Amino acid sequence: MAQKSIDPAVSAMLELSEQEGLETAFSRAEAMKPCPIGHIGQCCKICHMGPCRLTKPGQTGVCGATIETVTARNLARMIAAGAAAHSDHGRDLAMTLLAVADGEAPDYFIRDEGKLRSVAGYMGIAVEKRETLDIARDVATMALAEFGRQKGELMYVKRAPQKRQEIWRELGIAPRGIDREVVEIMHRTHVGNDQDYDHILMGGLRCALADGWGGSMLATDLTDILFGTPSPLETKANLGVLASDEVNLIVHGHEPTLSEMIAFATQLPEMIEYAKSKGAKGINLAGICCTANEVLMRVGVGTVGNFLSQELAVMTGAIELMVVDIQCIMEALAPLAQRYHTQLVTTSPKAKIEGATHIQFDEHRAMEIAKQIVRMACDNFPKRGQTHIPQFKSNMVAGFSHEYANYMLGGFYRGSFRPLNDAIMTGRLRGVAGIVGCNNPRSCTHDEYHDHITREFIRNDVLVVQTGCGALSSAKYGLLTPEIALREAGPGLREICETLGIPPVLHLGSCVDNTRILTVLSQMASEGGLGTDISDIPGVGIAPEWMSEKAISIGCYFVASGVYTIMGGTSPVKASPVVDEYISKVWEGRLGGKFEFIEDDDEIVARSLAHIDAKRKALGLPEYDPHRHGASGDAMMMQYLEAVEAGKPVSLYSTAGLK
Ligand code: BF8
Repeated sequence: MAQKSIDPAVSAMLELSEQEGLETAFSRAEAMKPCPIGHIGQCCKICHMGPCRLTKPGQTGVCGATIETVTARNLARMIAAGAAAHSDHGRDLAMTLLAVADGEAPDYFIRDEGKLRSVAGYMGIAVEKRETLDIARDVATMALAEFGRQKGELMYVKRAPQKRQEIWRELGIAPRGIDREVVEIMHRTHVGNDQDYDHILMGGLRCALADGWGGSMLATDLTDILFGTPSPLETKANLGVLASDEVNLIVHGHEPTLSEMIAFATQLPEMIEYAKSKGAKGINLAGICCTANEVLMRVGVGTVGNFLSQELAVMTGAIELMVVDIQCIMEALAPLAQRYHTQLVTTSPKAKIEGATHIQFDEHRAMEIAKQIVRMACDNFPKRGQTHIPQFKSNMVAGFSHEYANYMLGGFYRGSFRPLNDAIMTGRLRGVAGIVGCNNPRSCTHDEYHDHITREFIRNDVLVVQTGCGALSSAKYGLLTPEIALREAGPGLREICETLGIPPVLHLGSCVDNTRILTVLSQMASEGGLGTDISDIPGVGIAPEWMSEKAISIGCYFVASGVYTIMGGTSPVKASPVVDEYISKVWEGRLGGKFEFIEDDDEIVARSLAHIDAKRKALGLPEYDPHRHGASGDAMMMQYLEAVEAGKPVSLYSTAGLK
């Protein structure tokens, strides 16, 4: 069998699936090749005169639509779908915050009052001498108003560097209401409407900006207010986190509202006693995809893996219950779960799956529902049969919010990004990279691109920040640990990791938390020394194994924010060389950021480093020299590493164990 994953746990489960004749996304991808017409954007199916296949040079659709119009409309609709998904998630958090403020969601409370006050500040809401819940009500109400804003710009546009705001205004793409931008793209791409690829795609960027600087940024802020702003914590990743003698309950999807409540419920003595009454030693909660990231970042819940691990987790036979909410949940889970004792529970009014049990989540009765689900999982434990839990798991340090990065770099009273900018200016760091996004069984060996590109960057003194399934990939291979810096980071980056005690790859959260990267970049631009705009910073954004429409929306808001953004795999607009070149060259000329699809991972690395070096040169910074830095003493760190390798119980945060 050709290697399908670099993850030994995934490989073990794939072998088992073959032996047992079970399908997976891997086998389905192999059995069914992608439609060659749709794959590169040649198919137009927006009206019922079609679908039209524009496979010959100069061919148009029945309506006369050119390949430029068709590819542009297809891409714009992907942006709109991705923006809608992220933003609707953000809207639900605003609804929860409003319910909390109104006393209608008694199981939640404001966990981060400081963040509430900062967000109120962004929104121009008075905070002095006001009750927390009154401020929260105003914040939630203002947030909800952003979705339906008919006039003016989104409030968060002002969080971008001044120069970037002006670029958006000059180009007419400063986003208005979030819902309005999504609706307008659906309208523009209706048959017989907008038929100028440039105009369609600039509209697409405006919609993407409404996601990044609107719906997603609100989702991050409101989640931090309700559940706490992340700070570093240790946890574990991979299928080996499943317990052979405890009730295994998996949270999967994207929203934190129910999963956070389940995390609390599993800690309750009454629930643990209930699990014991069913013969289990306790309750083991773990996550998949971005719900995993939400509870991982804030409460240290372990993860069983990323997107392509969801079916394999069920195949271990060790999962009593998998509770899902929205997005990235494979329909294949329902028939698969029925072959095991696993109960699949859907909870969102927006996402039912035939064959799953539906327990509709209601934030007004959150703990009651969470307990019901935990009890169901416990009730299932006695039905467990034979299990196959691959014994692979890795340590990770996650929880690097933008706020923590400020504290980490500048201390409590002098929170600042100055040291980060200085490190880039001196060449200790060559630059920064965001490596984010999904898995895709069609684009490469599972996790291979995430892993290879990440390792190459840190070897080249590029600090990496990650979110989503990309971060979960790195977590599984030990890249989110401080000690990996000693083994694999370039000398300058290693010096920084030693000084701060951080991993060379920082986990920033779920996919909506890509907005933390926007905030970091904006602060770097305003800190001074690296130009005045995001597009001046020596950095890149990459989604090497993307598959979802959300990834396209994220990619486009990064481009519109000035970032060179590379997506792995085949370009979905490849059918039109004009459009393919337009999203790279024309967008770069206007926005400083370009959008490219590159199939080879080494080429992704090479083009990224060339871009970072070109940005350094444009800023007049010294040429990157890997030998200039890194002469600092490694003695204590090496001692720590040796102790870890010898299996001694030490912590990087406490030198006591080293004595
Ligand atoms: O939102 S990285 S597969 S889980 S879409 Fe989905 Fe992609 Fe994973 Fe999170 Ni993001």
